Amino acid sequence: MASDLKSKFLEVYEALKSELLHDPAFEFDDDSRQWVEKMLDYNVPGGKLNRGLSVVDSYKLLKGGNVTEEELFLACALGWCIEWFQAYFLVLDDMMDESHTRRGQPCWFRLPEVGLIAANDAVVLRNHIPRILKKHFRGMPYYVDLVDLFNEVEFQTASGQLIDLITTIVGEKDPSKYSLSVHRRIVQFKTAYYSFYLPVACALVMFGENLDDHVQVKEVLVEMGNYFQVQDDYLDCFGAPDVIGKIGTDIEDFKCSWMVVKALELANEEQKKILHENYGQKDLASVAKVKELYNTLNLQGVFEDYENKSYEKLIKSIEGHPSNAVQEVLKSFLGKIYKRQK
Ligand code: DMA
Ligand code: MG
Ligand code: MG
Ligand code: MG
Repeated sequence: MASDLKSKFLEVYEALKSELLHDPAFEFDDDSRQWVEKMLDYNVPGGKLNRGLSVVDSYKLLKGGNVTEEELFLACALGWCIEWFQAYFLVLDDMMDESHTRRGQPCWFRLPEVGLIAANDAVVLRNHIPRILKKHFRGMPYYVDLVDLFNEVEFQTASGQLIDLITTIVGEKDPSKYSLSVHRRIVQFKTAYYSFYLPVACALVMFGENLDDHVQVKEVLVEMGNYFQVQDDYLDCFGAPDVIGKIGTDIEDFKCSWMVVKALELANEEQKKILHENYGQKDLASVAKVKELYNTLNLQGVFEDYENKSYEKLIKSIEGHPSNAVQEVLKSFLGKIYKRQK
């Protein structure tokens, strides 16, 4: 059943791609069409598709069965809009984070023939979203809410990326400026809104709900997003690159990662000095020293403990929700990421 849904979802990708490659607003020639097709295939469908599939899952749970073929197509199309959104942000994120790999292949901008053209490709990816929405949702009473939702979440995500990037350069290169509250603010904006709130919000809007009535749902999803990014920060350091499909760069990039925040909380003066001297240095030896310190401080154990506690807390808040369908939506999403290895 789950793989059925995934193959349906991938079919919709092909349909949307084909529409975009024959968009009458642009006179494609063979070269530009081939470029866009390759760029889409390289950057859009190769991830876990959790965000996109969650729109479809959530919509089905809200409806409680009886989803028509048309509704299924529309829910998939909305799911793909989120995957496009994510591709847009990841192409740029990898350039700014100076990453090397993503989803088990070189980052798009690392391809010799791509380079800085990737910046314009990101703009193209972003512009595909309103084109998909216009083609398939223009006649819907909730069209304007959808467009507004994507705009709002894009602003939040870009703002989160902004603070993620500037905290690394503002002031001295001193990791002790990092704290859990700085981390939380970055993560809420750069990750939680688009990865967790947006998929469920899309399903709610399509189901005819007013998002103003779902503040509690948003709070739980933002909390889930926080947990998800802590996992991402942990995996950046301790994940297996061949499983997560990317090589971590947070230590080199001097990021306000959950790992460094926890290390600072637990370190003695001597250990803080090690962090001070090695965090944010590009050479392998410095990175190794930071990782060694993380091991000494047993951050793997600290993370496991955090993971268990977060899960329990999330389940509790979910079970406090009055609607069973909404509880199912939230639990299903949480189930997809709990103890993930990638
Ligand atoms: C990514 O944060 C956030 C967005 C909006 C793409 P990150 O740089 O930690 O992500 P990744 O580890 O996937 O590069
Ligand atoms: Mg990154
Ligand atoms: Mg980043
Ligand atoms: Mg990361």
